Amino acid sequence: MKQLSRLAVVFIGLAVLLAACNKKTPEPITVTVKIEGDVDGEAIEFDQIKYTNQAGEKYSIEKCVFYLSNIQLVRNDDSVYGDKPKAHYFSLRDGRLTTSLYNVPVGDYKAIRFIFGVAPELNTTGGLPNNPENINMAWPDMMGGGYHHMKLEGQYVANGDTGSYNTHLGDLLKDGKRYLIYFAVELPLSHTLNETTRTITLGMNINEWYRVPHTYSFAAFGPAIMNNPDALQTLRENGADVFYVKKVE
Ligand SMILES: [Cu+2]
Repeated sequence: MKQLSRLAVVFIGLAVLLAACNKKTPEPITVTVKIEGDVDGEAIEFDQIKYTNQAGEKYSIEKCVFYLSNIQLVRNDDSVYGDKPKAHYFSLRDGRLTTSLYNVPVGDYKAIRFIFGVAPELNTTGGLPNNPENINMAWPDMMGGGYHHMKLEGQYVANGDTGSYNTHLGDLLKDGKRYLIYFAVELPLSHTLNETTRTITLGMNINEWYRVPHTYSFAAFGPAIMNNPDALQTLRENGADVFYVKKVE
């Protein structure tokens, strides 16, 4: 009898152990980060002078290429998922709308963080892989080298005149002074990421580049702003609220 009950204890113990093993932590997932551009909620239609900025100038969008670096996900317990330093390339016109984050733990997340532009540790000439997309984003060596954070281009109409605008952002070296134009963004999430919910879509409202805290005028700053710290810093400050979380699915 005593022997039998001892056997029972062993069996129960084995069963508990097996159950515990079956409840193993889920495999990490690949999370997709997707960008959707808009102008105050309206989807971008390229080459149409149909948008109006805060300064009252009509404008079109012909190109929108940019980097987001060092994307991180913050869990509810404050632990942070992050890859090694990496600049993720996006081109809204050419359908380069997504990037992947690998080996993300399943769990509850409360924020997504990234650097808008090329992170400083990568932003030197040759700091990114030598492929055509990065080469096209090169920032002139005489202006500090490295890469553009963004090229946003189009036409505008102001006071009856038509012109081109080139919202080219980069870290500028001018007269021995370095102007850092990249900036950090953190956006709230309240989602469980798992095998079925793993695409984070960020909206990018182009009009936010041109308002709050500063009303930006294409006509006033002119078509060439890369060597103009005042224009670059104005856009940097306006950029804080360009991105928002659109959906997680
Ligand atoms: Cu440029």
